[in-house]
Amino acid sequence: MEQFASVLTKGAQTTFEEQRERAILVGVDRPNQKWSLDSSLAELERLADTAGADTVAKTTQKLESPNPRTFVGTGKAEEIAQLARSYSADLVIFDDELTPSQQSNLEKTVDKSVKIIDRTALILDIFALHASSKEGRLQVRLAQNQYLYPRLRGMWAHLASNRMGGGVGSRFGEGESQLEVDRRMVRKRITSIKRELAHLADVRSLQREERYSSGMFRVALAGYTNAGKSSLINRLCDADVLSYDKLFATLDSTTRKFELPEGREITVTDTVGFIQKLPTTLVEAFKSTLDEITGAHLILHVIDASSSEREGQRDAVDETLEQIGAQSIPRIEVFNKCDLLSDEDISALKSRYPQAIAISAATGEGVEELVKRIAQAASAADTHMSVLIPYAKGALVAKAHERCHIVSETHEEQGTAITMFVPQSYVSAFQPYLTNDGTPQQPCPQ
Ligand SMILES: Nc1nc2c(ncn2[C@@H]2O[C@H](COP(=O)(O)OP(=O)(O)O)[C@@H](O)[C@H]2O)c(=O)[nH]1
Ligand SMILES: [Mg+2]
Repeated sequence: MEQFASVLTKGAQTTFEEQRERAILVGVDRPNQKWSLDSSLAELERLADTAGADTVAKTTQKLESPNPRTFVGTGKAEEIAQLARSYSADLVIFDDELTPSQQSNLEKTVDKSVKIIDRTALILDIFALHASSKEGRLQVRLAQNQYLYPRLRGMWAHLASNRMGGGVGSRFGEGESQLEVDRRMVRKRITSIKRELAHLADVRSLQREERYSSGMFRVALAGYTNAGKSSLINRLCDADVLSYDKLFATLDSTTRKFELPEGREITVTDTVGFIQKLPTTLVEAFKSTLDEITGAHLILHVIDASSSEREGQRDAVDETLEQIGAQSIPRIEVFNKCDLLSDEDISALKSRYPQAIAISAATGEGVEELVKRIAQAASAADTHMSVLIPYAKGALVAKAHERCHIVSETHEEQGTAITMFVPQSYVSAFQPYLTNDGTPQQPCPQ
């Protein structure tokens, strides 16, 4: 099993660095699609590029519904085979998920050297390239094997015809002998990966509980891939999370502490990005990572304001947040990359989304305002308390400084008088020292 993983990663990197493949993209224009075909294909091209393939041609077809045999019509399938020949393409990528039988029928149409993959396989491929932590790699392998399972028959054909020679879409076929690829094996593999993941999830949830028990306010960054989530956590927390102009550069969640101007500490978590037509197998596989979002007190939905697909990306994220059960968590919409917008665009944005906030993680513009909004949200659920803490209880004063928003503090004869906003989890700790109305009184006897 481990051997499989190392072959997989090594293979992926070698291919990525050594040779780029030639891809033909296929999109279908169906009624009531949320994204325009052009923009969906443009995104597919970026995905292909990230995986290591250059797009040499694109072809589209208008269809009421997909053809059950070949997804596109029979004539179109022939045309694709011809295109692949004339462009010497290595692979054909469909923008929608193909059923296992559509995939295998299409494979019969094109030359033997040409791979047929779909958007899901491409995304899985990129995840395989970018997964770095043990959990990340296991999550990807789980999703890959779940994807592979119903397609095994096709994979046998693949192996027999030596199609899976490497490169884009083949990372999870590599290093496998024909014998290994069988349903029972894959089922066993899925069970064992799930077991390993469950173990890691236990460890993770223990760590999370520890973090949660500190009572610190938790902020999660969520958003479309490439919106600038990692750049924002880097800007806020001096973190060094990998950020680059590729789709799904970061798969693992990262948590950092951040000190609000009032002195209290909160945590900020960067999470894996979303994409339209996100494979459900990935949402399932990345559940424990996505739990970072559902466990947050506040979600910052980071949106690339400069993208022509801004609205579509925003909706896709909203949908996924709903899908993972995060719809009721308070949310601030953060329009990022405003340095790329004109002043008119920014004012139009602000009047259209008055609750949202416009920032640039690159220049830092608007970040101060964002921090204020986070502080407001952190204080919103707090209790306003005035206490008098005896000098013998210095640790409690320290806690007030770390965890609460202090409004005033004076040193009296009997102790430290503090007026502050206290998070719910600390109210009981300060309760014994409560004074009536902010005027210092005798501390309550313990
Ligand atoms: N111009 C500009 N580029 C940005 C800004 N924030 C992020 N980027 C770029 O957008 C790309 C994706 O950023 P990243 O933080 O990796 O996005 P993530 O996928 O949401 O984590 C990178 O090339 C960043 O340099 C910004 O405020 N302005
Ligand atoms: Mg990132």
